[in-house]
Amino acid sequence: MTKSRELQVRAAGLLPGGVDSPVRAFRAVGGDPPFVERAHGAYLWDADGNKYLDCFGSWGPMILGHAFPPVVEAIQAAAARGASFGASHRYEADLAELVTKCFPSVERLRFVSSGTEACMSAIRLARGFTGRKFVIKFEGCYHGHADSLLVKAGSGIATLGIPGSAGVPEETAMHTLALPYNDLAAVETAFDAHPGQIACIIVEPVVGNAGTIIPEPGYLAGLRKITLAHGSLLILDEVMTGFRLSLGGAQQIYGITPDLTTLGKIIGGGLPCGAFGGRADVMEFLAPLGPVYQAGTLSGNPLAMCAGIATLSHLIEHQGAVYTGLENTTRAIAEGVAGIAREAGIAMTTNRIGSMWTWFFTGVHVTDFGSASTSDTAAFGRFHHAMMEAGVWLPPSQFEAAFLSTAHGEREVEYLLEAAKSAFAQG
Ligand code: KE4
Repeated sequence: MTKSRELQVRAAGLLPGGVDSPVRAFRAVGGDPPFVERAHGAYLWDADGNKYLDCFGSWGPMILGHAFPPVVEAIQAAAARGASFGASHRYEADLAELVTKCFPSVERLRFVSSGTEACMSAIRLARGFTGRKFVIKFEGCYHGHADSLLVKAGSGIATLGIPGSAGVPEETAMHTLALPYNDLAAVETAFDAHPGQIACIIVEPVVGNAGTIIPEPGYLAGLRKITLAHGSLLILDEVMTGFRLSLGGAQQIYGITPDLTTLGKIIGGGLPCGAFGGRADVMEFLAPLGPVYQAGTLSGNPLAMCAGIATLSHLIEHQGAVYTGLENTTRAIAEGVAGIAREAGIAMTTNRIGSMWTWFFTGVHVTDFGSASTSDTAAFGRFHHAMMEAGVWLPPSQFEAAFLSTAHGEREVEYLLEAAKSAFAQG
């Protein structure tokens, strides 16, 4: 028995599925998940000493690679000053200033400890500000595990949402409308069916949680226009895309000004941190100024703030090299593997933007969850397993986005392409 397997058996006696988050259990791809011992740069090492090229980066946060020295030093220094105060300190405003520099639409923000908290809080705020109950989300988009967001589409386009998880009451789900992504007509229909009742739309401006799905031209602008016309708020969930696609996330690339933005992952440099922010008049509905309650013991935690400051400061200072490098390295990997698959006769569609991409094992152009669902998940599982054997750790699900870091360079590109050649050769 490998040390990872021993650790997994031990963990399974304490943690459901042996994990603290379901996707880590490798259920979507099969096999036993390695237990990570340490990570540095572009690599992970497991408990048996096996080395892996990391292509998921803790699901997005590790854009500068693991154990990036300035981030490590910032965390060490912060820890020596005390791990948590439960009181205000300078580092909250220091990080907030960097966030508002990157996201001009964010006039005020509040830190929380996860993307889930950011999205849950933003929706409560939108409901409190508008006095409306209904929320629109899109199939394939994930905004964390708050009850009102674990909802799937009802039978018809504008029908009420139904629970997407056990434990979510119908009464909660019914106020969330789950619509197809990249379909503006569906949004118009929903607003026609619920006039004056929709508080907000929350959307991943570039979807990562169905695999990577790119907005069709005009789609995001269409959502902005419709929400303005109906007095609803537009929430861009940039937990994954924020600081990833550009310093100002997807809203900078697509030129969209939302009412609220949610952030997470990169903002904390690998430590637990999320944030939500936007229009000052909306944010000032939050306690202690306004009637919408929201709180958190570890919100604005000094270690997370300092890790985020070190991360964003580096991204800002070196933005040219960072985002050009990420674009070039990711393009070489994404297109390189697509070419190898083509030569091997494997049906594959590659969706990529910047350093976020997905190889869908389907010949269909993927523009929404329905087309993503045509993917051969068994073929993806075989590919994932073969790549793990070759020392390349891809996200363990067809319906997830892969990410690179600034620590990935030409050597990593060559290594990954060689691994893919051997993986496809195995069939
Ligand atoms: P967290 O609560 O996991 O920090 O963030 C929730 C969230 C919100 N919005 C978007 C766009 C997200 O991608 C996420 C979390 N993403 C997943 C990966 N697809 C986290 C991985 C996991 O659940 O273990």
